[in-house]
Formats: sequence, C-alpha cells, structure tokens
Amino acid sequence: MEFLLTSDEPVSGEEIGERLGVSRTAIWKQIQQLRDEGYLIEGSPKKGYTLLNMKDPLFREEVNRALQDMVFGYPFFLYESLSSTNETIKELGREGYPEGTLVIAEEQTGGKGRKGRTWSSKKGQGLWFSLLLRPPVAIHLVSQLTFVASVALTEVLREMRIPVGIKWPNDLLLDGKKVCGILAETVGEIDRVDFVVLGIGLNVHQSKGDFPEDIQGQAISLSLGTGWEFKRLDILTGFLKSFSHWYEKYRQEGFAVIQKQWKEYSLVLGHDVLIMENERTREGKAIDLGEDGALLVDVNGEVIKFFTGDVSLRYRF
Ligand code: BTX
Repeated sequence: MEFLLTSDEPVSGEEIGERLGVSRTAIWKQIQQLRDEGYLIEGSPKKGYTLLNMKDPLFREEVNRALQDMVFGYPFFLYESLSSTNETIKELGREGYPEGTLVIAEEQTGGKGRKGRTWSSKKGQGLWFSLLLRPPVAIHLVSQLTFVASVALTEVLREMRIPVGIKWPNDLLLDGKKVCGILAETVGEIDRVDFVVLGIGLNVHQSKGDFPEDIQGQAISLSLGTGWEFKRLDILTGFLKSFSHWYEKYRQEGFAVIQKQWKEYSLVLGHDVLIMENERTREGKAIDLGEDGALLVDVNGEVIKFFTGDVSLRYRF
C-alpha cells in the first residue's frame, strides 16, 4: 500500500515483490484484498498497479459504517465502474430488493440523463448513485419524487453554505451552471408502479477540463464553484438523511409541502423563461409550480402548463 501511495507512476507487481521479498502472486492477492476494502487500484499488465482516487476515496467499510442505521442507503452496493447505477438498481428492483437499496459507482461508462441524453460521470469526481423506491404513488405522480430529491439535496448543500438553487424541473445550479442532475425512472405496468429508480449525479471534484468540451461552459462542480474541498461521503450521508426526512413528510402530508420548499429554492419562478417544446420556442414569465410538477408560465397573459418530459427551458437571471 505504501508503495502505491508514495508513487506517482504505476508500480509493477514484480518491483513490489522484489523489495518486499514476496512473490508476485502474494502481491496480487494483497491487491485484491485492498480492492475488496474499497481502494481503487488500476492494474495494467505492462505498467503495473496505480492507486486511483486517493483524494477522496469511498472505502466500503467507511461507507458501511456511515450508512448502517439508515433507512435509505441500506443495503448498499459500491462499484468501481458501472454502465449506469440506474440500470443496476433496476436489476436489483426486479430481484425484489427493498426500498432504500443504494447503488454507488465511482465511474459510469454509460451514465444516463433525461430523454436519452448522457451524463458525464468520471471516476472519483462526483457522486453517481441511485436509490430504489417503492412509493405508494400513482404512476402519473412519480415525477414528484424528483422534486423531493432536489429539495433534500439543496437543503443539505445550503447547510454547507453552498449557494445552490433549483432550475425547473430539478437541475441544481451553482453559479448559473449545472452541478447536479436527477433522473427518475419507473418500472411497472401502464397503470401500476412496481418501483422507482431515483438516480442522482452530483459533480464534486472536477476542474473545468475534466468535463467534456461541449459542456464546459454549462457544467460546474462543487469544488470549482466554491474553491473548497469536499468529502463525498459526508454529502452522501447528509443527502440520505435529508431525503429520508422529506420523503416521510411527502408520504404523510402530500406534495404541497415539497412544492412550498421547492418554490423557496427555485431559481426560475418570477423570471423570464424561454421554453422549447418540440420545434417551438415560447417566451414568458414562470409564475408557479403545479401539483403535478408542471411549470406554470404566463405567456402574453395566458397561463400555460409545461410538463417535464416535453420541454427544455432557458431562463435569464
Ligand atoms: P439531463 O438530461 O437534464 O442532463 C444531461 C445533459 O446535461 C447532457 O446532455 C449535457 O448537456 C449535460 N451534462 C452531461 N453530463 C453533465 C455533468 N456531469 N454535469 C453537468 N452537465 C452535464 C439530468 O439529465 C439527469 C442526470 C442523472 C445522472 C444520474 S448519475 C446516477 C444515475 N445513473 C444514471 O445513469 N443517471 C443517473
């Protein structure tokens, strides 16, 4: 471990073996054990082993301790690399895993955004995770859960004095740029919800050049936006506690309580917005959030409802 920690270059198993006087197989076993404990160690047959992500690692044991008594986040699965945490939760949901099951990935190779878009999820740079929910809500109200999540995450980040706000429907912005995206997917029949997958992507450590070039102007990380350092596990546990609180409130008191808090956190209400629906762009003033999560926009004196699945929105500060 020390060899890996003190070296900027990959270290070969042979080299470690020679220095310690043990076989390469023994080193390989030791590396496997470290990986099982949650260390991210990249192995290349030619170059050797490199310890990744020491800046802010997620260690399985540490995550386990932090999440032990939580309603949300137990059981949890931590992967080094996945295509998409939402897809893995879907498999677990079909196998009957309970509400609160959590999947975290250090990296997503096929991170999904809404409407078939992609979500850039580089190794160790953000929180890429999904929760399994089995909510007693009608299928047309499932999108309300993304509002519960955005309220919970905004609350936690603001408690950390990070000035994030919510852009409808549920992007979190920092300094006018996207720091977090939320994707809820429903699994069930036409009229029945079996379970819901709530996926959250929060940029934490990226510098500008870490984002794909085409989104560098619109994406930001918590570190970039504040100049501070973060420990991802603190944010994750904070979110899970806050989510548990708001989800319970939502179940007891309904959407109105979420709506009220969302409006306080909203960056859009009261502002002029451009709404893109299919090929058409309309301009108006965002005036309210509907019971169904729709954005109510005053377009030339007529109040029009826009639903999340159908439109994109630009707004002016
Ligand atoms: P969205 O469709 O609102 O956002 C996707 C768009 O945002 C992309 O088309 C791109 O322009 C931009 N974008 C892509 N990656 C990033 C990024 N890292 N930061 C800022 N902007 C970006 C929002 O979709 C929902 C995203 C959910 C992601 C989580 S991660 C865990 C879970 N698993 C999974 O596959 N998706 C969710």
